[in-house]
Amino acid sequence: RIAVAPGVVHWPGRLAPAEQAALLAELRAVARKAPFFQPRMPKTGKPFSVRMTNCGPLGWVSDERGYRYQPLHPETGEPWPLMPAPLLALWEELAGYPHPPEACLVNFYAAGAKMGLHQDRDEQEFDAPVLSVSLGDAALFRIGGTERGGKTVSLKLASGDVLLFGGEARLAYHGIDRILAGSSTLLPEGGRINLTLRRVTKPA
Ligand code: MD3
Ligand code: FE
Repeated sequence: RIAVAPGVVHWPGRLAPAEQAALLAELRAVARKAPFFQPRMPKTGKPFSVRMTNCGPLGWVSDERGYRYQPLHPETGEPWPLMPAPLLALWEELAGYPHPPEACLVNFYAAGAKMGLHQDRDEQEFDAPVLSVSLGDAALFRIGGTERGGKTVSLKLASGDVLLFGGEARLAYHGIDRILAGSSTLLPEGGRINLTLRRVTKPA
């Protein structure tokens, strides 16, 4: 357990190889029911290089109309699949938040994909942390402060790593600079999967 910065905790290799494989099998089942879609930027419609799907009661989507959480897949119109039990257990163990997560955003990065620096502000509940799980090829992750243009630090995220962002880190700028292709054999097709578990609404 490494305290990276105020509010940021990193557990390198938190999931053993067998746990990573079991979680991957669950995610394959999620993606069969809720296929990966290509999100688009608000207004311009420019496609993201990352492909996404979700599980849990709510899912994050983005298109010309904006960023939002919704209960239905944007292309199939079906509810998102249930969140796999091992993810709920990981949240219970590590999040320190007394309510379950409502969304698990599943990001898939092929070799050249990246995600620019951004804040996660589409949730109503910022008192809950965001829990991230990395699978497959490693990535260079960058995190800064709550102001754009501040100092940033880089971290390599490898398969099985878990990160928690809470407190003052919850509104920090962050992004993925690049994928280290060929650094893991977990995904036969290569690339990286990142899961983010989130609370979206304020608990009643
Ligand atoms: C820090 N995902 O989905 S995970 C995202 O690897 C996102 O796919 C990246 O940024 C990925 O929004 C980074 C680590 C992460 C996730 C959410 C955060 C860091 C965060 C929210 C607040 C602060
Ligand atoms: Fe983010």
